[in-house]
Amino acid sequence: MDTKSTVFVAGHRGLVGSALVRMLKNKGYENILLKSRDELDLLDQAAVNYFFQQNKIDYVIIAAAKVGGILYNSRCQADFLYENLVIAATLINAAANNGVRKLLYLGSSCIYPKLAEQPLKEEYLLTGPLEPTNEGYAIAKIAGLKLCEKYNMQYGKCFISAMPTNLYGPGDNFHPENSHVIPGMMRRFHFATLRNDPEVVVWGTGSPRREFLHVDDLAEGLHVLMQRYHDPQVINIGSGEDIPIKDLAYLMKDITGYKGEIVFDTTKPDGTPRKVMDVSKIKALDWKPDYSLEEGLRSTYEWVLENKIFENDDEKDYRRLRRGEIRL
Ligand code: GFB
Repeated sequence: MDTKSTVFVAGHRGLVGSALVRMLKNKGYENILLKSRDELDLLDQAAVNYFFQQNKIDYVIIAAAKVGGILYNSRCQADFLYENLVIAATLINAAANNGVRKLLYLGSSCIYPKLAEQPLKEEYLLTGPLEPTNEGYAIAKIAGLKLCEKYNMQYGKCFISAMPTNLYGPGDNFHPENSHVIPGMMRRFHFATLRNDPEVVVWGTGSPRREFLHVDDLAEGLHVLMQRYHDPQVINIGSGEDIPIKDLAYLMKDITGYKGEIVFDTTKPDGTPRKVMDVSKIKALDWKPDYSLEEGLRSTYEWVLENKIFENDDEKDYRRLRRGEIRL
């Protein structure tokens, strides 16, 4: 892949997609193909095939997905399974039928068994039952990576699959209920500080451990994979270090300047106890993250404040803000 190549970034307005576009533009890529949800419905196979037939696309990065935190996933398992299955199937099939040279598919660390040995190695895939709170999403992601693998075997394609850990950073979804833990906590601590609340609620027991990666570090790693990785086996991408949610909460308290107490709402699900990944394969490709977790969180909170993300605290605007339809 070089700067003259035509690269289609599916899902360019999301957390990962927007980081990929920043990275590609910074590296001087001149033909980045982008389509918003309104311009191209990735659930419409005919529309996606027509789009690929009308555009000579050299490389595809699939950053499009229906994503969300533990509560959103557990409440909407059919939507997560259906939409992510169809997005993967339409894009991978259209890429295979229209001469795409290389495709990069994005899964998630939740594809691994709930109680697999830690750190998670790529070969642990499908060796045990999944975490129930996000089984729908995980099965869709496993189907997508397996579809890539089978196209490689049957048609000699170069469709690779990366499994990122929990991600965060600018452009994240800060919805109070549907978000992942870092944006959810950041929003909650931010408003608790503003209102001088006596306590702030953190979901679960605080004992699960999570690994986190800043999305700009992910984008650099994905570029390395596009340039140097051709193996059909999935490859993990993460920091390789995890922390208890409780420690994350105290870090967030420090970063937002909150002075009150932290309480844990054990009526909310903990999810999988741990899912730190073995990242030796991608480190062997001479990639490692730049941000420490504290640096990444501070940088993300600065972005939130500079862009007044919480000023317009109205749910409908979150979606429009993230899609770039409105600017604060
Ligand atoms: O990030 P999160 O929603 O998803 O939750 P998972 C991680 C942990 O943080 C859980 C706790 O133990 C939550 O109980 N937590 C504490 C919170 N406070 C909060 C909060 O305010 N919001 C949220 N969301 N959690 C996701 C999967 O699992 O991992 C996705 O559901 C995806 O499909 C993603 O795979 C990478 O890490 O548990």
